[in-house]
Amino acid sequence: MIISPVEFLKDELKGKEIINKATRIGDLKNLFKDELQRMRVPQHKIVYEVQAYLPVDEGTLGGLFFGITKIHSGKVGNEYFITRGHFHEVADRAEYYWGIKGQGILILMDQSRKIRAEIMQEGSLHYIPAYTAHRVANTGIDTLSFGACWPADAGHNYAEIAAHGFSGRVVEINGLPQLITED
Ligand code: M6P
Ligand code: ZN
Repeated sequence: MIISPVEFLKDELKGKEIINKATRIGDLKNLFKDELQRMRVPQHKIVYEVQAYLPVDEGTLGGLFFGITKIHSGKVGNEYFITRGHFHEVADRAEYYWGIKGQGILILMDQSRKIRAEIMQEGSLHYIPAYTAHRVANTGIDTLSFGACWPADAGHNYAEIAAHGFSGRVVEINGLPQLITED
């Protein structure tokens, strides 16, 4: 008998090994520009959900992980819902993202804090180079779904972003998404 341990159906992973994680407004202290507005949003509100397939142990050299992230539509003040964003702990590890559904912007920041952004939508493919922090904003009125594939030994360095943030943010101005950079 041929057994497929995991099914990947449009923007859903199915299988008993799939890990599910929801990140709520209450988990994202100091992530948005307007912390007061974040505190006014119901804290249990889900900002994004990740399904991950981790077929090898974290840290396995040569292994690959696979994930689907769904960012709900919403804003904190005028800033669109975003993922936490991270550099890799093993900083020279790259990653692929691809758009599945919805509309968004991938924010990329190199180690000198230089920002660039790519439009994310159904069919868009994004190579995230080594030494580059990555965060996604949902700029649409529907849920944004995207896929990800990254090395099993990459890890997540959230500390750098917690300390210094991104030097660019995606906000709504006159009804349209705009990338605002610090410098
Ligand atoms: C993608 C991958 C994961 C990441 C997730 C959410 O699925 O990059 O490694 O955990 O997005 O992003 P973050 O960890 O920045 O919240
Ligand atoms: Zn990553």
